[in-house]
Amino acid sequence: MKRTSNPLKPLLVSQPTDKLFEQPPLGVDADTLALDVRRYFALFLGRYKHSRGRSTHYPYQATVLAIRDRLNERLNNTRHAYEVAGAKHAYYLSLEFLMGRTLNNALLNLGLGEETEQALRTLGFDLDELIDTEADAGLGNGGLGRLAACFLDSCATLQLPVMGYGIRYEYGMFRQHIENGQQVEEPDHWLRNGNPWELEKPEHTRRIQYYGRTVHQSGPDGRLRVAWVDSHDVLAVPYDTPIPGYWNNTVNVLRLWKAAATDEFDLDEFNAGSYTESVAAKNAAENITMVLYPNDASENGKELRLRQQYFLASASLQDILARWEDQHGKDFSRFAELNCFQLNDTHPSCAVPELMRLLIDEHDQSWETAWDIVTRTMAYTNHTLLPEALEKWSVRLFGQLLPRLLEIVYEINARFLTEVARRWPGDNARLARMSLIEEGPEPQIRMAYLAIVGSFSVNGVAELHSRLLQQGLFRDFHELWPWKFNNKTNGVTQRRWLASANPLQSQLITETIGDGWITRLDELRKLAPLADDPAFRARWAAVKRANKERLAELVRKDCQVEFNPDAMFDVQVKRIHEYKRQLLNVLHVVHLYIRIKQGEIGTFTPRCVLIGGKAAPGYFMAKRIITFVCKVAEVVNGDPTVRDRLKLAFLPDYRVSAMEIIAPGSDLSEQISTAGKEASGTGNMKFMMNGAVTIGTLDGANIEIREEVGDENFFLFGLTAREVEDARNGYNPDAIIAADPDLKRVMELIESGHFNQFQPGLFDPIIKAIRSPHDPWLVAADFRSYIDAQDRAAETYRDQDRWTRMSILNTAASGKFSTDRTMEEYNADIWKLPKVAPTPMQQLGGQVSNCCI
Ligand code: 26Q
Repeated sequence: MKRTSNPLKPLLVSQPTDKLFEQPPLGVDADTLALDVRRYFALFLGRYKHSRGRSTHYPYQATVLAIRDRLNERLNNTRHAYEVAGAKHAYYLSLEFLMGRTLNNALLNLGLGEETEQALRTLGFDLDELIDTEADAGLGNGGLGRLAACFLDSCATLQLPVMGYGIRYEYGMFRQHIENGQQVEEPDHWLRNGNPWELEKPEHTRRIQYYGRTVHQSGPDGRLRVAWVDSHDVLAVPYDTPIPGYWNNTVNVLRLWKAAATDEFDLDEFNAGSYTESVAAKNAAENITMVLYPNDASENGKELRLRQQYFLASASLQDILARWEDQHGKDFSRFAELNCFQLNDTHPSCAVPELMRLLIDEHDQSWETAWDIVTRTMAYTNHTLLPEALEKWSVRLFGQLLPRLLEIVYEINARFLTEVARRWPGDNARLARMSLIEEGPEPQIRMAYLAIVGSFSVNGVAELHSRLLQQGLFRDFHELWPWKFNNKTNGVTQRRWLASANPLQSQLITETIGDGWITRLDELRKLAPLADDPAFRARWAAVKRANKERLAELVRKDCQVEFNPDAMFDVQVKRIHEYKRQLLNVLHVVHLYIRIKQGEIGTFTPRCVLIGGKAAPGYFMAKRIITFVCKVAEVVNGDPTVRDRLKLAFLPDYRVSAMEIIAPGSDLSEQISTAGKEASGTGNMKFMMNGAVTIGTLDGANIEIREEVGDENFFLFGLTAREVEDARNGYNPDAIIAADPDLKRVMELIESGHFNQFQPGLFDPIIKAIRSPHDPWLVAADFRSYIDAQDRAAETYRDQDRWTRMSILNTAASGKFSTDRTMEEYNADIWKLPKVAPTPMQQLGGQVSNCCI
């Protein structure tokens, strides 16, 4: 296959001179911003007039372009500062970055909110309206993807040289509609109206190889050389999005790769005379970055997913190595000292063998040198405790798609097993357990083991999770290399999840304790004494009330259900999964419904229960649980005797921008997973920060949340992780149901068909799951304890003063759960990067280099 070199590259790498960058800093006052917005609107976008009532699309675009200029200006300065400092960099490799919307966040971090609002007002526009026209960048499934986005925000705020690398999916997380209680997926074409935040960088296009075969031959120096030939190549084209820090002039980069066909696709097929086949082949190449995979067990082992994973790993590593060569030539002796790769789960773990390949085959390094570099630069974060969720790839498929990588994986495994055998001579069972290859009729590569062997750091995402990894899933590896293992408890960025999502509460907090919390969340502690101040409580309660009205409006619009803000807002939003136990939540709703119908309402706390989340398209039970929520909601909301005492709504299309309204408007945060199953959870932290009280199990980060806030401000229930393991033997849900009158009547009502009058059998799979002695999620086992905790919450809520106190104390104790803290810990223990401040803008006068990012 012909190799045409990228014609743009030599031009652009050598061309720019400092002159191109010499310009005074852009103005940031309202008048200058207004002028720029007008110029973009009329000249760059070429629009003549905006007529009222028309879409806000072009005004939005013009505003973003004006802001983007300010970001890119700072981005160049930041890059320059990193280069001058010769700073070590970390690269966050992730198949997902769930960024949500960008405009409000960019304005907050640049400190240009008021100026922009004023500029737009002079032009006759409302900033909030423009903010709402932006589509969410939904390039992630849930927690893991949003965590990556929060990390980037914190790294820029801490002035850490960290770059994100990911995939620019044409279609993000599917959009969810509900039709007759059923989830219907619709493709999320988020780029339809363009993405003004990104800049394409075609000059940094990389070539990715697939298929073909390897040729082993000795080179002129007598060393064995391996060539990967006859491959089918695809191009990776980067798109950069600026990531601003908070009020510090630092702007980092998120680089997302898009697949494009090589010119050979046209030439080869065209010469063979098949035009249509050539177009089809081109299409297949470009399909690689077409769609984000939903986290769906039924999609496991799909070749396209492996292509995506290798695409990201190879393009990013080539990019980083090319930049290294530009700056340091062929000397890799300091590479490990100056670079670090953080693998967001095993999804990008092809990076381990790929970095070996690039160093050995493309950069002439020996196996030993390359392995030394890999094992000093790679770090792996695990995000799951479910053994069935650990990634595996069939050796056959892997070897076909990535023949050279499979050879390298085999060699890594052979050397690794030699080490194990030296440490535990004769322990063949251990060798089989630890091998990177799981033997069987269809041998599989265990990607987590590959990541552990190739990394110097392995971390879990909450204390319990990290401990369980060491004692369970990765026990053998912990025994071999205890020093690799560590914990990094997750966080969320308070800039998005408090400052931007909850302006009313933020304002009250800042008036009271100053605005230090925006970069030092621990300062929220200063709110704790105010929990005893009735005047402050009244203001806090008024803010919560206003936020509940905002949430009620969303529920009215999207669910056609009326939520009364006087009631307790009880919320569970997250992916739908059996281990997260949305079912337990619905059983409680049915229990309350029965109580109301039976007139057991001597004291009854009115409640509005909101459940939202997406089910993986191939996950039958998750979809049936959604239907169950919807059908119970229909009955409960439609029953005139229930009235305002109880409401249930399923919120369709749960996403980042919805959570920005949900968390501030919630009273009770449902974190009710089976203990030992939720690695951390991060929604729990967003709710806490916004003053919701948690009802939860001792799972994931709930444990640390309770530690921080105190058990009197947390509604705890359920079995512990250890008890869950023990309960498995002899588990008898039928007996539990028979012995608990409340659970018995709940099950009987469901089993009577009350919620599926015209669809007999609809909920049989749910009933069967709850009654199964093999129910891994132990729904029946935790029912009693859950209902009791809910009763305590209801009783507490009746004392509004007491509840508000708890709400304040939850916010006050949320300091630990900032990703600023999480990133400080990653940096102290794993990355060891310097903090580098860019030269202040006014002193710079355009002095930036022609560095070649
Ligand atoms: C794997 C193979 C093929 C296709 C998709 C996937 C896939 C995609 C996404 C597997 C897993 C995910 C996402 C996992 C995830 O979000 N995990 C959550 O990570 C959070 C951040 O650490 C934790 O807080 C949650 O506890 C954890 O469930």
